[in-house]
Amino acid sequence: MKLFYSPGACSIGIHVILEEIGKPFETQLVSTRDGSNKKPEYLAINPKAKVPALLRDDGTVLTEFPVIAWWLAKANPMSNLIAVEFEAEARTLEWMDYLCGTVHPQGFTRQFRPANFAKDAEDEARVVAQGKALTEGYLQVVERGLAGDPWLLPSGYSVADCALFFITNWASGRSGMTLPPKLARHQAAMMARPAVQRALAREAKAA
Ligand SMILES: N[C@@H](CCC(=O)N[C@@H](CS)C(=O)NCC(=O)O)C(=O)O
Repeated sequence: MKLFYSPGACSIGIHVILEEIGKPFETQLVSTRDGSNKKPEYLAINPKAKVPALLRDDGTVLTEFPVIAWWLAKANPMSNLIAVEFEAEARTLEWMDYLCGTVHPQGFTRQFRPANFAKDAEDEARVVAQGKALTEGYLQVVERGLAGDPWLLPSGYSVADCALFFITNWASGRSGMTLPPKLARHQAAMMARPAVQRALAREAKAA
């Protein structure tokens, strides 16, 4: 298996999941900062020009964070990264969808790529401020909904926590926001995991 990732991007969450599973995997750097994700070689792998993408052992490529995370968890049941119980599995997917489908593109993409939303260069500061305000609101939704302490779900640590990890990292890092208490505890608990430390160290070396 091979993960296509960019250091510091949302792909860190999938990187952590692969480390949690512990089976051998390769990584390939596709920097979104220098536009490598838009080069023909990568578009042949993922025409969406996004990371993460996962090349599987049968030669097929899977894209979209929640789907890659779900597939890895289901393909590796011994790793206990998704609840077996039907309702808890649905709640795991529900959180991943919110984090990857709303918080990331609506809150953070406005802050990190304001030109995608702004009318012109002068409008970009307004878009960044709007992204920050939206993110503050989204983080409050997660703070109120976080029921596992420190994990998102009472059913225990899961791939949804790996999705929340890239969100809290961006919020407290690039966005300079103060995390509300439960999210701060979640981030600290993630940072204490050896799998997280290994993924971060590999990405730091490549950055
Ligand atoms: N819907 C995708 C979004 C992935 C995504 O937006 N990834 C960002 C990095 S965090 C990216 O590749 N951006 C490159 C670009 O938009 O040029 C998913 O959940 O996997």
